[in-house]
Amino acid sequence: VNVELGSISGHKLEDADGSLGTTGDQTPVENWTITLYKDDNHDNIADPAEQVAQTTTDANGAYQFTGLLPGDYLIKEESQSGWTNVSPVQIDQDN
Ligand SMILES: [Ca+2]
Ligand SMILES: [Ca+2]
Repeated sequence: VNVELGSISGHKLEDADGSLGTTGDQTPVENWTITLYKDDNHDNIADPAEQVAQTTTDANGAYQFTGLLPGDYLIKEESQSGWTNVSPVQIDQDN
């Protein structure tokens, strides 16, 4: 019996004016920590015990997690002082 392994990827961007309505002012952010959780108890909360991987964004702001079993995953970015989020810090993604 086999199961196909999946992947989750995305980009971390800085928005110059803090408004998502204007997208021409977004630039990649490098070296930002992104953490992947497998939400096994399906409560949409990234419980520490559910952490499965961690990475940092590359020069293009890109991150990718591979070799993932099917499941309900949460992707969470770290918070850094001096920055605030204008889109959710946590994304829910079925894989
Ligand atoms: Ca903008
Ligand atoms: Ca959970």
